[in-house]
Amino acid sequence: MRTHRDKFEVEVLTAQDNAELLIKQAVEFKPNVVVIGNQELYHKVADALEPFDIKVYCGAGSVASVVEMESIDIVLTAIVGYAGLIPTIRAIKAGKHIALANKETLVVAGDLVTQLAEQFKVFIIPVDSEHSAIFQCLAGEEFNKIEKIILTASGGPFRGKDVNYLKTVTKEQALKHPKWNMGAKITIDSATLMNKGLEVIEAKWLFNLSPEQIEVVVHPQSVIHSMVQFQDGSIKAQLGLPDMKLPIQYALSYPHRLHSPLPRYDFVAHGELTFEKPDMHTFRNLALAYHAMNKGGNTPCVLNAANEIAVQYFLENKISFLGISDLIERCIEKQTYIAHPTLDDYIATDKETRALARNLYSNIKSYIT
Ligand code: MN3
Repeated sequence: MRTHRDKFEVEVLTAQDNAELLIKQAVEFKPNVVVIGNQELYHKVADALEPFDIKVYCGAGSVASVVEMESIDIVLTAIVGYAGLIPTIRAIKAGKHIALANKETLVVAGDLVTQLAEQFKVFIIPVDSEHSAIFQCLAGEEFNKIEKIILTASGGPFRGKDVNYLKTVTKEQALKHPKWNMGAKITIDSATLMNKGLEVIEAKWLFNLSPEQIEVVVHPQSVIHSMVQFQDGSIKAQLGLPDMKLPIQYALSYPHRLHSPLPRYDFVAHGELTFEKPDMHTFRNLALAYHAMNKGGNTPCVLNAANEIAVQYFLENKISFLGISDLIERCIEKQTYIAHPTLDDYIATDKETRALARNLYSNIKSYIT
C-alpha cells in the first residue's frame, strides 16, 4: 500500500489484538472504517482515532459484516485459522473479490467456498506464496490441462531430523523458522509440516485438482515458490527471493504486474537450488493432511480444528511436538464422518472437534504427551 498509494485506497483495516499497529496503520492510511476484534480494546482504538474521522467498530460480528461495504472492491483475508471462514463467505456473497491469505478457509470448507465464488462471480486470488506461484504459472494457460503441481516446502527448522530428535524439541526451537518470519501458529505448522499439508488441500480447491496431482518437494532455499507440470511434460516455475510482499502485491494488482522495489534474485550469487523428498514418516502431519484430503467430507475440517487446538497446547507447553500429530490422529478417528457437509455441519464439526481435542487431552494426557 505504501509503495502504490496512487493505485489503492485502504477502505477498512481490521485486527484482533494488536491495537497499537492498527492505530498506527489507520493514522497512516486513513481508512473509512477500523475494526478491532477484541472488544476490550475498543476504547483504546476509538480514542486514538477520534481526531481522524475514522469509524471504529469491534467484535467478530463487525469483522464479518464490514466486508460487505459497498465501497470495497477486494478483501484481503488474513485472519489466522477457522475464524477466517465466516468473514470470507460474507465477502464472497457481497460480490467482493478475495485475496486469500487465510488457507484454513479452503481447508475447512473448500467445496462450499469455491462453489460460492463461482455463483457470485468473484475471483479467489491466492496470497499464500506457493499458490500465488502456481496461479502466476497458470496465467495464459486457461485451455491447457495440468498434469500435476509441485508445491515446494522449506522443510522448516527440523528438516533432516528423526523422531528421537523431535521427542525433545521445545517451542522456542520450533518458533525459529529458517526462511520466513511469521506468526506463531503458522511457524509451528511449518515446523510440523502441517502448513504444507494445509496448502496441499488449499491447492486442491483453488486449482480443482485430484489428490494424485499434488506433489510436495522440499526445497530449502525457498527460491522456487512452486511449479506446474503440463500434459506435455513442460514445467513452469515462479521464482524470487522469499518475501510475502510480492504475492500480496500480485493478488491486489492481478492481472497486472506493478513495479516493486524488492531485491532481485541473483542466480550467480546464490548458485545452488536443491530438492528432497519430504519425510512423511517422521513429520506425520503431512501424511495426516493427505489422508484427510483423500477422505474428504468434513475430515479436513476435523484435521484443521484438531491442529488449531494441538498447536495452542504445544505453545502452552501442555503437549510435546510429536503429541501434536497424536492428538490430530485421535480426533480424526473419533469424530463422526459427514460425506457432504453443509455450512452448519462445518460449524458444528469445528466446535465438536475442539471439544473432543480438549477431552482427549485431559483423559489421555500420558498417551498424548
Ligand atoms: Mn505458504
